Amino acid sequence: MSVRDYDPQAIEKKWQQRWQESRAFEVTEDDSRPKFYCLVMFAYPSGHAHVGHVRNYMIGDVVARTKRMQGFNVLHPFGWDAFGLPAENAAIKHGDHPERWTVSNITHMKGQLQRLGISYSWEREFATCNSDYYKWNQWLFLQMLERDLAYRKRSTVNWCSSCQTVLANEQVVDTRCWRCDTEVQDRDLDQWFLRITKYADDLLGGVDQLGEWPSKVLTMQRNWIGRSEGSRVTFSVVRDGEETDKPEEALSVFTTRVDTIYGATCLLLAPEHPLVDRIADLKSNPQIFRDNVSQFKALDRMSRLTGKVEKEGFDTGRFAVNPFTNKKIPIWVTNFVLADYGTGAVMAVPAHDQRDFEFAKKYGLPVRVVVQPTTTQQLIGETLESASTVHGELVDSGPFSGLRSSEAISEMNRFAEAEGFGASEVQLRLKDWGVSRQRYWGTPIPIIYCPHCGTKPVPLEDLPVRLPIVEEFTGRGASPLSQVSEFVNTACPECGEPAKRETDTMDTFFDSSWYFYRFCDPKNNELPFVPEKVKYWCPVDFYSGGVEHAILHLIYSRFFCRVFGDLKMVDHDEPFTRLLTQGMVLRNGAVMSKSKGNVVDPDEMLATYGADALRLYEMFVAPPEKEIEWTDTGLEGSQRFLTRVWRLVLSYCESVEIEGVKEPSCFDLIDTDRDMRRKTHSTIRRVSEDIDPRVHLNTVVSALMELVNELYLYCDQENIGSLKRSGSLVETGSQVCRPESLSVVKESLESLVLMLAPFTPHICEELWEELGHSDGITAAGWPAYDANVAKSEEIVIPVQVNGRVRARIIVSSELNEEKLKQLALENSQVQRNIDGRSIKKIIVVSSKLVNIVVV
Ligand code: ANZ
Ligand code: ZN
Repeated sequence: MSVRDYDPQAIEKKWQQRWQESRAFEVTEDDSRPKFYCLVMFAYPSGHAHVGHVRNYMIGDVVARTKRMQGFNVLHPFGWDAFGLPAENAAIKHGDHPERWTVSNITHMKGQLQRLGISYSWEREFATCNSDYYKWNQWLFLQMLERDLAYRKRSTVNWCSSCQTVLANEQVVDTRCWRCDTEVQDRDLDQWFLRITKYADDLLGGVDQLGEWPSKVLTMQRNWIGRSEGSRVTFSVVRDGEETDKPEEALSVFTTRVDTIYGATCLLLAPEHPLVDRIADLKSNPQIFRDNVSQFKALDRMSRLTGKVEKEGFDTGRFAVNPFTNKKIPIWVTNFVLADYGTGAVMAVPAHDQRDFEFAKKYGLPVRVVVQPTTTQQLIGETLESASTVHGELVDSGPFSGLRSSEAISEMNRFAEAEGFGASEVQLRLKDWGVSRQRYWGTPIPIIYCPHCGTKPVPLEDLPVRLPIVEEFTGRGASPLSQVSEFVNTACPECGEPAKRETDTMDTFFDSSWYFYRFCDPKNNELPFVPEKVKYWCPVDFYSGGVEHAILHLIYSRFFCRVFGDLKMVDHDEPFTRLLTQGMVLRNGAVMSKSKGNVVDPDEMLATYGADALRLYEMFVAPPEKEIEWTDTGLEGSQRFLTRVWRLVLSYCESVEIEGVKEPSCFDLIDTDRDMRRKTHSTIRRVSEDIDPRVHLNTVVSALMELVNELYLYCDQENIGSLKRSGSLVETGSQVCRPESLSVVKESLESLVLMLAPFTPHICEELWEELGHSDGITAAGWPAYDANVAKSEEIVIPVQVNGRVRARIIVSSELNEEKLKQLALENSQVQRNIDGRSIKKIIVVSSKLVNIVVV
């Protein structure tokens, strides 16, 4: 007798078809069952998914399938983050139309996911480039405009003077244009912003509720919001030699260490600070001064892009009067003060701030110590080797001398406020979100500019504002939409006179900030979604994706969640309850990418090994959060394992009448049977806990591999299924097996197949059918374990100290040697007998005895 061969391709096709025909993964709201929303970050349709991309979808699928088996009503949708620059770049480079390019990529990638057997509710699929979706971006934008959450402001973009076009940050390569290599310049344009800062405190407070997010992501979220408590202090600006009481104008700084203000020896401005321009006007040769400043702007751009810069500056010739001391200090322009943080101006305290210290050393500015650390010896400005940034006791600080830093900060804030030149202040690193893009392949911003009526929203009934067809993409000139006159020229919705459309499109992060709500009601034509549906499915219970989205995508989604909350359309505080950030797949030590030429196409692997083997391999080789180093041999190993499972189950099925096999509880079992049952039940317990909530998918697979090994040994010993050595089948004719062992094996095989099903669903459905079940794995449910059966046996171990038994401890028979030693040492009687003497060695006699030798 021999079993039929494992033919993954045939089985996979069969089950994928069945799932589709039976709409196995389509769901509707159902109050009788607990819901589970399992979501993976939707895909950018870049072309072909490689085995690194699909790892995340496999992780999500294991979770979704497990939850389904556990009786949850599982929403597991998929869609396409389809707008974006690569489509447009492809159009510029190869003359492909962005839409054609996107649609054909989606078709290909969807096929790849379907061939992997990922259990998506495909009927909910959508692509954000479809006007059925982006219409609701426009709708939401107008809701935000009405609530003053969207506004227009002048701000800086990257400009290539040779292509005469605005460049996205991604199109700037080492400060140069990606196409023509021209040095990129700044250009100011009016752009749209979303007022995310309104929710800053709430976004920050909400982080504390996200107990099931990785802590590194929480830290990134907090740092991005960057709430900083400090003080604003206003200095007055004077010319040299002038009376200090006749200031030209006021200049504010933001500082977190107002207690160091008596040690400020210079005032630093960002090159973009408005005062810089005014100082230039008063110079005898403003142009020389301005040229000097623009060098610093260029440097600043470099530092923004590379993150490191040599500190540079120059003296403006003006002075600022410190309101605490009434003394003048020089004003410098520097490249390391950011224009868009605080006030864009800093009081430099070289003795207590390292950046200022380095700057002062370079330009010979005085270093004045005004806070003495309380623990080390007294510091002297002239001999200081680096800044002392710790809190301490104030010296040389007028009436504040003698106070501790924290007291001084509140005293000085109070004083400044009373005198009218300062106050405590909170600063955020978080900025309002600039959403305007001078690109084609995005959502048109639904605004019309009328020469008579001003800036007008497109009326809701006129939505969507569709992207016009553009045939040629040159990548040159003003933004693509502004070149389409039929698009630009329109009538004012108010007065009907000729008016012009906004030609910017939205940042594609807008699309991905609420797509998870749309999945709850993807076909709605009246609204972005019906609140009831989102209330049923959301928040998302499990969300998984790349750590590269740990900041922006997540913070924008949390922001939109609050906006929809204000619109009374959602009723939860946070959109994603549990977050997993999956690791990359590497090959030869590098992240897979087309440009490195090291990608592995899942379709090739499917043809050789099958989808199940590929899925199992990617889940087994490392924990989901960790990186994988790709190897083909690992994949062969996983296919071998599946073949072993296949033979194990089929040879069992073919050698017994399954219907006649009784439950193990019907018998009085002998030791070996009980051992096998214990293995089965303890494996179910371990696997259940490892999958949920821990998502330790790799240890689940290894537990199942152990179970399979045990089953082979047991079946061999019991002559079940003629399974002789190394899995090869030997004809043994009519073997007589004990009915007890047949029942133990059946229980174990069924549990195995069910537990493996979320990982390798096709082979498991097939085997489940072979095991005599006709209504599928989901209906079968997740296997339960009996805690009494799973419990390892307890044994009594005598513990000796220098050869004499001093205690007996009761431990699990499966305890390892290390743990046994530890428990023996922790025993109080043993401790009393050791009596503080030093331990020379501990001898463990094969789980029968522990002897502790002391001297
Ligand atoms: C004087 C001082 C003395 C400072 C001292 C620190 C230590 P966080 O914590 O990030 O809010 N700063 C303020 N605005 C800046 C800007 N636009 N660009 C660069 N640096 C800026 O940092 C606040 C501190 O960063 C401020 O406190 C200021 O330096 C600097 F012993 O003021 B401090
Ligand atoms: Zn008008």
